[in-house]
Amino acid sequence: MGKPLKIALLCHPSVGGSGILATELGHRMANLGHEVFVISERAPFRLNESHPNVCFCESKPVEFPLFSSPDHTLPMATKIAEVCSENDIDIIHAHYAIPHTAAAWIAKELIGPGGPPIVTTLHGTDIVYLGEMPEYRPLLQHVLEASDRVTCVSRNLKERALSLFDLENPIKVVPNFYEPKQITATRSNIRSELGVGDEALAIHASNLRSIKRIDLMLESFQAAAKTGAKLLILAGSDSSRIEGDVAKWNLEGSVIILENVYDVDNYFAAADFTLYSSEYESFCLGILEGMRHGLPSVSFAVGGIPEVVLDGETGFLVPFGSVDEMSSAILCLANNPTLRGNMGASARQRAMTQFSAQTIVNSYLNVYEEILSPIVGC
Ligand code: GMT
Repeated sequence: MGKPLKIALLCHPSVGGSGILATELGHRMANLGHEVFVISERAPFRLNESHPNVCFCESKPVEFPLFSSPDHTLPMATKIAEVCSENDIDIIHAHYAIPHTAAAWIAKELIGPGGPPIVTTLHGTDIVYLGEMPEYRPLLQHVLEASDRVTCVSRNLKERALSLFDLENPIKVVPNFYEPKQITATRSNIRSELGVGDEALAIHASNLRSIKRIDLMLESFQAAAKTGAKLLILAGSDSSRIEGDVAKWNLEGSVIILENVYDVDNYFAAADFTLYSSEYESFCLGILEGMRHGLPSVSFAVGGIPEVVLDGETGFLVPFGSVDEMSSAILCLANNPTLRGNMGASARQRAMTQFSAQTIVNSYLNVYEEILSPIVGC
């Protein structure tokens, strides 16, 4: 692409795959010389605000006595219009359709003719759950249709989008990518900080929403815990909702929970395999983070996970809800360091070849280019 672009990037700031991916994409675009204006209600937790090409633009939710809860969407629409007009933005890239694509669409109404095109990246629950809700469905249909391009993070999510909405324009699948940060602590230091010796250490990182089915994960982990294996859970900001299940399965001595960990790489590098038990994942960035660190995975074969994990090669996929099979797969990896090493090496290789930052960032640049340079003569 010729001239540097000015990109307005909209994302959720909280712990979650869509914000992580959007933030990393923003960093990569900024490294390539593009100017990235990140619009969110607070700085996304992994954002490098000191990058010279990154500008964080706060969109403050409004509290007003007549509103039963703060309004986030309309102030954001106003902020997007302001940022676009003041900075001559070339493209708006909305990650997670609700409320971002809706806010972008309102912003374009405010800007009037000549406003920048909108790229929407669907991340999963923005359509799989919110898209099923009558409160959002017609709006989503409208703003997705009004997007200049819609991308999805997996083929599975694309199929879900096409089954939920009537969209004229093609949807492009652009998978997620992950590149680890510099490791700043040794494996043995991290393990001793956690109170873990040579025993197998599984790792799970998520915001513990109910869709993650932590109940099934903990139930499945019981057998491995009896052999001494440990499970590290990197939770978002509140892990209290899983305390009951930890106690129910007598896992107090086997499960280590850390909240508000933003530099996850040291922990992935100190672990032995990843563990996910979600009932749906459009992709599962956490599994990819582990793969990039050479970790095999155990998970249910749901959503887009089978596009990320090769069953028996880079991890084990088991049918959703089968606690027995998940339990056996966990035991298999926990008790077999050689198998973990071999599968982990394949996982790392797959992460680096299929989900590299360079390939995926180029795919997004191609999307921008297709929209910004309409084919002459057609
Ligand atoms: O799953 C979460 O808890 C967060 C959520 C989000 O939107 O932030 O993650 C979704 O987007 C990620 C990045 O594309 C995907 O890797 C996750 O699989 C997806 N989560 C679901 O579909 C449940």
